[in-house]
Amino acid sequence: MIASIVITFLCFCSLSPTFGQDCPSRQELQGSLKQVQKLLSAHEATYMQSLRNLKKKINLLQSSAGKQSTSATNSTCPKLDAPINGKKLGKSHSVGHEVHVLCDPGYELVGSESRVCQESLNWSGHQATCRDINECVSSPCLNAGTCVDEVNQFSCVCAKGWTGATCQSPVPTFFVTMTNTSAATSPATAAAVTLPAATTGPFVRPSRCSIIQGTTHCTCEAGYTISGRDSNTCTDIDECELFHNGQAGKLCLHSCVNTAGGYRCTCPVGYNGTRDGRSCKDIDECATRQNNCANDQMCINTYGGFQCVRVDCPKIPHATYVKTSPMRCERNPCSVDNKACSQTPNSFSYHYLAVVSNLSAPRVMFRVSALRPIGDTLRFSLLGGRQTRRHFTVQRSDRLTGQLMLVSPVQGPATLEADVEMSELERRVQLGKYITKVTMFVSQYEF
Ligand SMILES: [Ca+2]
Ligand SMILES: [Ca+2]
Repeated sequence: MIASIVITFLCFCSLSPTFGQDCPSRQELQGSLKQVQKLLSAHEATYMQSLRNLKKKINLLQSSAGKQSTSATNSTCPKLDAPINGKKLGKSHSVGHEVHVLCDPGYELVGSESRVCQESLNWSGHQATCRDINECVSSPCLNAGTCVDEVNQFSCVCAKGWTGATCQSPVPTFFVTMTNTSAATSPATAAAVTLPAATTGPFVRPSRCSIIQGTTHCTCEAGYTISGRDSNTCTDIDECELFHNGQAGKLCLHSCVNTAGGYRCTCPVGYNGTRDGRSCKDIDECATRQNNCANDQMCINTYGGFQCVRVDCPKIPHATYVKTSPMRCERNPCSVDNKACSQTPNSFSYHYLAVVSNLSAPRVMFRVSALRPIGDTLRFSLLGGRQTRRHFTVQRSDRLTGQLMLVSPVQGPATLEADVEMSELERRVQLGKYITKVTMFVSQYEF
């Protein structure tokens, strides 16, 4: 605005000489011009200053806009909340950062424990939740007790006659009633007293006594029985000894270990305890890969262990055999004039049985059958020596089937072998014979 005024003024004066005396003198004009110059410089300075300020402001605006666009590229994944009954570790939700989830005690994690914020702005893995662990899954309550799952623990509702945290102890039926002369003066009051115990320890505990109408009643914790001269102590009941030959059978299938206030059943090597706590169950080493059988061997699970077996075809004069399956060898064709060859068995089949010691007898152990008989007669017989005949016999069960029978119980550990021969005849002429080799692994224990 000021600049435009100055310019108008100058133009006007440049025309002034044509107006003669009305124009100001040269001196006046120079003074005015100087003043205008001063004014102009002052305004120029102000103008330049505002221009600089304006530039600064623009720069600031540009840099903040730049920052905003940078942070827009550095985006984050959606917010993740900590699971119920658990906590989340890691606060950053930016790309490349991880968060971890921890569940509170008594809860198990379902989903991904760690999740990474990916370039796609999605979290890796699956949403994590914390689920209450069911402590009853392992059936911890013994003797038909009912398990109640609680947070981080369980409780047992015991069947009648059993008590203890896991219903492991029979309810003590031992109690004592005696007359306490010192307390006889206040017949209507009842007071709980714990008489001093002579000795204490896990197997000996003080008894709990109440004085009711002058009579002292003492009781013990589950699994203990009153003892001591003054009924002041409770001694652990040796359930293993007490129930050794109980009416309901032995307390433990294998062996019993007495513990303070209870007992525990144990199993031999090769067996696991069962859910009811008193029985033992064979570990299947073949199914669980707990065996060391070589690649060319087969693993046979037995009671209390396992066996690695390898089927090798027999070496018999006049004939050669080839393996047609892992458990079967078949004779190579005989030349027409080789009679000795045609008399040898057509095939050998191998079978392995696992049984417990002292298995009751008689019982059928194995059946051999002809699928497509071509002759008019099938004959079954048992091969082998005295040892085999002591325990086995072969019977016909129908026209096409023979069966290997166990005739007397076998005390293990033992391995018995029995070969069953099936001959096929046509008008009393042998057409072929087939050998089934049965190997029986008898365990050491009767379970
Ligand atoms: Ca005990
Ligand atoms: Ca086994």
